[in-house]
Amino acid sequence: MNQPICRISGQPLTKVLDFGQQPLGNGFLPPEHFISEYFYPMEMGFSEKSMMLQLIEQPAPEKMFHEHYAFYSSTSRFMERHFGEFSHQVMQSKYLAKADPFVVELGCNDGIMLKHFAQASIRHLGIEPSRNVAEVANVNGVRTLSEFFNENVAEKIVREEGQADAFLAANVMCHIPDIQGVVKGIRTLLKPTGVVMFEDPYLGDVIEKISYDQIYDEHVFLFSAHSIQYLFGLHGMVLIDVQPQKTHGGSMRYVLAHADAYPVSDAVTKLLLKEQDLGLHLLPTFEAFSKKVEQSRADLVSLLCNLKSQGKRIAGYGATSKSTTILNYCGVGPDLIEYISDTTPIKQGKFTPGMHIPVKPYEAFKTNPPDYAVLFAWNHAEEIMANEKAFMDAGGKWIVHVPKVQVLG
Ligand code: DWN
Repeated sequence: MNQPICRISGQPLTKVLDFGQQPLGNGFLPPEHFISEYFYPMEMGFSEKSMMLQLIEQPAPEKMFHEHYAFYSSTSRFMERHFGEFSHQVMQSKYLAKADPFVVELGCNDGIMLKHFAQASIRHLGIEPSRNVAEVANVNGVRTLSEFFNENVAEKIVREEGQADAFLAANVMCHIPDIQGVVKGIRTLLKPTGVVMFEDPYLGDVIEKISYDQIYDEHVFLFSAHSIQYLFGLHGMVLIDVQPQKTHGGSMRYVLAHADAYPVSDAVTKLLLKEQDLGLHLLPTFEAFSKKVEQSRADLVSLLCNLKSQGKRIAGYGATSKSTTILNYCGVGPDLIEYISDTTPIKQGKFTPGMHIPVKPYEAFKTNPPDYAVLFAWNHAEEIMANEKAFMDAGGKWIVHVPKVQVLG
């Protein structure tokens, strides 16, 4: 195989993590599609030049994001509140022009964030390649284009609508292999005083919590302040602020602007120092992480097998994309996990990618609760635990793997 190359620096990538053959993270499927299911080698590489952890090979975007895309953002009340707060922070910031501000969001999904701008009558535009979720956004009153964003799309928007005050994205930028094209588009689209604000799962949290399930086909990159500063620096843009977020088990919101537009906050300097302490810019950190991931797999498999041998019933809670990595990497199938309950109608009645565990509606969990539930949606633990008091009161227990494999409740 040819030497893999870093998508950012063009330098050779060093392979640091290998999860074997994996299916699509959100590729929930009916039995008639098992025979033709798609798999690819899921390996991560690292470049000390760009400091970017990235998939060596990623499935084609059309395989992952299409009219049957199985994830809708508005499935959690916590996320609803989070995006309400994010949009109000932008609206109240110094970055929006007083007269006729224009806000663009990349990957606006079902409009969970932009609907707040629509309700405040702020000129906005969503760009969402998955047609089914883009349609939901339009129905929600969020003006949405179903396209993949790049420099050409940016030029078209500028011609037709002018430059933007704010370019937003949440859990999107880390999905885009041609991120250089996106950053070029952003530079074209933004006013000289405009800002980019985006958030994604944070590499520092993944390393500290051993949350390796943040790695799957859609997440081509796991960002740090170091890698974001390097990437945008290549295009004359500067990281001016960072704001840690609780979402998705630990995310970072990055704020960037054209060079010299705004001062750099102390938070950026502090985070860069913390990342150096953690070694997020160095190869040996990922070699050590790889060993911890292997240990986490051994611990989970042994716990599930022990419980099963005691005759316990085990189900999963939340058919997340993240669970696809865990199940396939650990080789856990329906012999260990009876079913996974999920509130998303498009996943229900299908089977999990690769390991083919049935996905059932939430009612299955409510009416026929297991002895143990693997909390695959661990990033929503607060909300779920608050809702599932009855399960715990009846003796039900949770299995989590983050920050270590353990039984709770
Ligand atoms: O980046 C991405 C993030 C934002 O969302 C995407 N690439 C895909 C997706 O990842 P995920 O599937 O790991 O996200 P979640 O938010 O952890 O998925 C939660 C799943 O759990 C959904 O399918 C809904 C379900 N759920 C449930 O059944 N009961 C969620 C909650 C809160 C619940 O109470």
